[in-house]
Amino acid sequence: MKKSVLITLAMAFFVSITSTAQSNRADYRVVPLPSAINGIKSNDFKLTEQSLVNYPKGNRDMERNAMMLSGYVEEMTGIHLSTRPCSDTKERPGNITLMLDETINGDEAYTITVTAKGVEISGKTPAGVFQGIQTLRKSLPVGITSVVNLPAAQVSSSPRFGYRGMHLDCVRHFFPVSTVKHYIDMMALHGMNRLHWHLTDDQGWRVEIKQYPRLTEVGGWRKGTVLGHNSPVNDGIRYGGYYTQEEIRDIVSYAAERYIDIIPEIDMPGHMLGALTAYPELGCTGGPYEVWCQWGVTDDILCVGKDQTLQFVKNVLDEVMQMFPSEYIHIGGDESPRVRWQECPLCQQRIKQVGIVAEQGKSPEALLQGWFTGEIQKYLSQHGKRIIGWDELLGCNVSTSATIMSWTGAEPGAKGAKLGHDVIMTPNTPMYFDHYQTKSTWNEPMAFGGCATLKMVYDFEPVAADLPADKRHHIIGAQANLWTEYVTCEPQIDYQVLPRMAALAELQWLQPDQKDYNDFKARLPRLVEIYKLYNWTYRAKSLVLENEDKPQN
Ligand code: TNX
Repeated sequence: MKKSVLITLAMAFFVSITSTAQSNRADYRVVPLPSAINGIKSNDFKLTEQSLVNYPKGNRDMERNAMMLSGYVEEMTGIHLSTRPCSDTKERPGNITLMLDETINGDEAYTITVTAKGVEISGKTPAGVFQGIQTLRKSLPVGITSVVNLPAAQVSSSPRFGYRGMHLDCVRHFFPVSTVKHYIDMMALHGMNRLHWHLTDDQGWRVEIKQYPRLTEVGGWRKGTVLGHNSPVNDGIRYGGYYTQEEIRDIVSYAAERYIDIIPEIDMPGHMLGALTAYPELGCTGGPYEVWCQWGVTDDILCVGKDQTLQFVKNVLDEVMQMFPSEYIHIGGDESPRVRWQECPLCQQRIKQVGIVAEQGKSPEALLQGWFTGEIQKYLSQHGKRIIGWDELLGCNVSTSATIMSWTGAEPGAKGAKLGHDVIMTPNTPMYFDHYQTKSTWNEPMAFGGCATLKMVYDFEPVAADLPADKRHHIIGAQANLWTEYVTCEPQIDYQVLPRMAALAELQWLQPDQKDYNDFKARLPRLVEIYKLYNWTYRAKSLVLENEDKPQN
């Protein structure tokens, strides 16, 4: 009896010293896992309130990086670090130094060198340094308030893909500026660099366009929202909202400070009921139209037989380009039924006028969508912009300078790459984060349908095995999409994306042979400590349950 009490006490003591010994030590095995972590013969670096964050004097981006790092360290550990501009890159004992290093290969690559003397975070660009900062931040233990020991090591990484995206639909449900910024914060933590922002659709127009005020005054509001899963039954409560240009600029610069480009999506010629309700003359029938109170695909799309429609789109894009410096503009192109065009004399006239002849498997109306997309593409390219469109565009003979988003599956992506298009892989299974995270859905918040477990996301390989070697570079990245038909508020956004975003981050950063699901699962709880620190909602069951892709009782 006495002996067992002693053993218990000894064990308790052992657990307490090992846990304190571990808990003030940084661990570089974060998510996404850096590609190399090599120990250096040296004592630990001791991070204390006395440590400064140095940055190259006069470099505004690096100054902001230094302030961000200081803010993160304080949030993680309570340790406050001052920042200091330096006019040379001499080693400064006791400090963290942010540096630019031309010899580093890759714009977003970074190296973190830790010795007893200090910490250096270097990148070829400030964006690379920022990625190093994220890794250092995630390696810190949460909740330490005095000293953190950083083991001596060289940690470096370079992302596998240049395009590492997340998408957010702010139409089906509208989210405040603070929520969009929060989404950007989550992306930064996970090392992502592109936010695809879905701003217009049948259920609302959410971006202020000064030349067309009715887009938001009328097109931004619907009379009700579907009750339960999709049906014509709605709650009868007026719903809507939009972002002013000032708010958009604020969000764009918030993202840019975190090295995230925002790619706006103005979906055309389908998913346009918001605009058609405001300006019915842009449709084939002339309306009247109503901002949709249900989900799905409507036959009412833009009439491209009218010159006025093309002018409208160009005018809208003029303002969009002024708000979004991104090189890409997403022009949608998905789910555009062409039944109205078949009946519309103006669209039929356009088909003749531009000399469209049907091809095998491609109707004149499909090629009319290709012509329309080409006109918009030409216009945008005159302004130095490139287009992204959904994979339906592959059926419309669009030019290979259009980047394709493969969503109906992975096959269109491979097909697009073979044709010479750049491709972003976002196949609905498993890259649709509006889908359930388990097959056992009875105890889950309502979601769109489908199933994408954490493991399915982790295991997704964007580059098809049989894609020829000379086409593989066309797969420029991967993205997950959050459509919000059933996502109504910020905690629900978080629940849908966390922790699946962590699995996505790892496949965006790591080479396939570096991926290891069990190892990822072992590293995940430390990332989740950070979610908890910020009070982010996440699906805790994904951390403990396995085989959720198998139906359960
Ligand atoms: C398909 S993805 C859509 C969206 C829906 C989504 C729901 C795409 C190009 N179109 O309009 O919101 O499915 O998962």
